[in-house]
Amino acid sequence: MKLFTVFLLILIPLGVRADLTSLEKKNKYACEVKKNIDLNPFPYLQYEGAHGSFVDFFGDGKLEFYDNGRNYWKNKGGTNNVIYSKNEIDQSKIERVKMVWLRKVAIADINVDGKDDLFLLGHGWDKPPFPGEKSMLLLSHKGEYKSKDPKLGVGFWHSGAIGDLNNDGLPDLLAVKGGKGTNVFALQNKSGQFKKKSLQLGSSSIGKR
Ligand SMILES: [Ca+2]
Ligand SMILES: [Ca+2]
Repeated sequence: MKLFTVFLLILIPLGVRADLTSLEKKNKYACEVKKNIDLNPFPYLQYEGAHGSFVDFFGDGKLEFYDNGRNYWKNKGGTNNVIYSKNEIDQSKIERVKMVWLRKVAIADINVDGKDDLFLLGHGWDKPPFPGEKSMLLLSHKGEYKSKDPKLGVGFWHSGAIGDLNNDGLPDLLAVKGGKGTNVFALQNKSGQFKKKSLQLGSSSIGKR
């Protein structure tokens, strides 16, 4: 009896490990990509200050790494997409998007077609007069990726997120500036357009509380 119990205790953890969730599979794959020195983007991120993200372009279950806005202090008007891919993908099918300093890439299926989309948030030059830059979308479209301006305006965007804010099944956007200021959220309608609304969120660490 005791031997049987020990046998079960050994089997149960093995069974759990074999049944990975989708997120665990993605994380496992991301770790494999990271371990491949030729594809490891992190040393570049450390020195160049960009903020890319893993994304499954074209929905084949394999992750790529999207980056942009590299070497912002000398890239004169921005850089184009930089995509690290372990498997062969046709990068010519991904429209070029220029970013000066990308600060956040939020990933979700924004247009609800089963394939990852990208919400790119940046703030441009980090010196006076702090001109800011536009946030952009890269959306899956008939086997390609097309850029779209969600019309949130030019801002000193530091971060953001994607989520269904009004529970209508359509992902919405949140764009956040650094410090105290007016942030923006935008609700998506059925035709894929975004309606912008302003939102006060929190306060600066140097502001009055
Ligand atoms: Ca999509
Ligand atoms: Ca919604």
